Amino acid sequence: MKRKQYMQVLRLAALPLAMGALFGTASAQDATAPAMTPDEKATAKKIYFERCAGCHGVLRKGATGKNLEPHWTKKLPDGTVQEGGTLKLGANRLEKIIAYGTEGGMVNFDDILTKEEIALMTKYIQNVPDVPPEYSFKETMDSWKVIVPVDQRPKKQMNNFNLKNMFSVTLRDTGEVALIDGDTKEIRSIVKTGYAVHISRLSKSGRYVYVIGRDGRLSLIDLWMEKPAVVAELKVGFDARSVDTSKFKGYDDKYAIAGSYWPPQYVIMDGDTLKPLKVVSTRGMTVDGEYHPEPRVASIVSSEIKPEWVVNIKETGQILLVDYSDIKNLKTTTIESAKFLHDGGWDATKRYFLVAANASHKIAAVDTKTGKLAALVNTAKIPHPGRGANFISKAHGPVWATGHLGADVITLIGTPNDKYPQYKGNHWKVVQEVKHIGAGNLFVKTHPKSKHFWADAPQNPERAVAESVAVWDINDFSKPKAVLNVAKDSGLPETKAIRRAVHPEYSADGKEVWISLWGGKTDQSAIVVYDDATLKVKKVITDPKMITPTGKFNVYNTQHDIY
Ligand code: DHE
Repeated sequence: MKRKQYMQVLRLAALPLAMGALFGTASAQDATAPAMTPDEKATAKKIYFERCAGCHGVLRKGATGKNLEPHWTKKLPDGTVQEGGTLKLGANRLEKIIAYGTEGGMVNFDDILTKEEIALMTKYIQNVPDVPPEYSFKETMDSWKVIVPVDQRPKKQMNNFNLKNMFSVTLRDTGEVALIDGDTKEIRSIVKTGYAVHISRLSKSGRYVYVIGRDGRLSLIDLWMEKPAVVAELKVGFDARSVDTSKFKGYDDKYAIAGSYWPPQYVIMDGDTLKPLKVVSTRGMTVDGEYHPEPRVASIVSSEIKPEWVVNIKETGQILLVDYSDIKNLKTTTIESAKFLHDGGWDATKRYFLVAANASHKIAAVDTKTGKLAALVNTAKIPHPGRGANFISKAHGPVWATGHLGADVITLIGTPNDKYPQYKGNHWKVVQEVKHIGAGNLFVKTHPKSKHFWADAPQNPERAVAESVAVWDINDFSKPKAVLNVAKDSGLPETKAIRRAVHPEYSADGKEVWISLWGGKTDQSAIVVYDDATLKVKKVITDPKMITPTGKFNVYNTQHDIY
């Protein structure tokens, strides 16, 4: 069931994408697999990419989901291989799995796909997977668009917004971000971006916002314009999740990097124009010593102590430290950790990066000063930190915290900090597990100026839990937590679909916490703003244009990695 909740996230995430170009080389028809017409195959490929690839991988090698290659999908329950395309026992079994899910974690699709589509998918996954096209440097370059050249951009800030407290808000289902003024709570601009936008990140100066869509479209927004707008665009791949910028001294706003799920590679580009400079493949050996053809790029962060990015490769479990001081002669340190790497954040000293190896139920910590793995910490099931949260615990000293998709706890891990030598014994240990309101957590957050710690639980199957967040006093986690029902606090009428309370994000001064209420596409969504000191609602932002808000990225906090 717990694993199932995680798969549910992937299923929810798998919204239809505009992916015409992705369906490349068709593999030859296998005579022992069910025959399919070209039209059937095209339909099934699209469904697979939109609904299944997030878990099982485009090549069906398996990641969070099981391997779906024909060597086992063609097997009947008695272990024999199905002959000649007659769909009897095997098909029924596959149909049942797709329709109703399994206890092993596969979720049900009977409410999303029609019976005919499910039958089609059973045929499709018994055939050899088609290999999607590659995406070369030339194609990347051909997709590059500069909408406002650098010399035609403002020389100073042309609006009077408090940019530090601006929030870049993902409007997931409309392919847009809303730039919301944190002081007035007004929407200053709604910007068209890639499809099902994933994250926003800031340039070192805080002037540029980089927004990556799941369709691989990277958009560069200039906050200095009178009305902030997109000034450059690049398609970095067909399916992408991560982006960051160069944050080491002397490289301010110079470079950006974006990672793709397909093809498995990352692109380094100029920071202010997005002109591509280099494309690097991530294919290679897993930590178990096996070649993997589809190692997707998960989280990327930028070091402030070296000209380096930390690039986390999901399927191989390898953490790359990519030195950008000489892009032509790129030096990369490859650090073995565990599978499958996903999201993570810095510790308070910004020397260590902590990333979830979610299928191994571990947090990997990299020492970016020595370029070595500092620790692999065993945790409760499926850690999902977002970027995690740093604070000084009265009992345990400096800690970094994560929540879990697969367990109803928050985990505090002791982290090194020279200012607190007395807590040396706690380094890289789980010093405390705190009971959460349920499993299904995605994001946790605190702020150096706050005494509170916030955690959501949007993937919990219970409505009351998914629509709520919990808040603890960081000085004493044994005190009862406050549970805030964000859906009720919004004052909006109840809807049929659960409105998931997701992604707490602080204002720049650490005094407010913004939570998205992620409803159905046609329901009124909202952002509920809480006063962090009193935990009372300050404002509910419900503009009709605000459709399905999810991630919110405060400019100052994102620019300086404050969490
Ligand atoms: Fe995310 C971060 C991948 C589903 C909201 N998500 C990330 C990162 C990765 C990732 C690799 C880290 C980026 C970085 O730091 O460079 N997310 C994936 C998936 O593969 C997954 C599970 C399925 C998919 O097909 O995309 C997935 N993610 C979701 C959602 O459904 C969420 C909840 C809503 C949405 O908008 O899509 C979602 N993911 C987020 C957010 C962050 C994120 C808000 C950034 C957190 C932060 O505070 O930095």
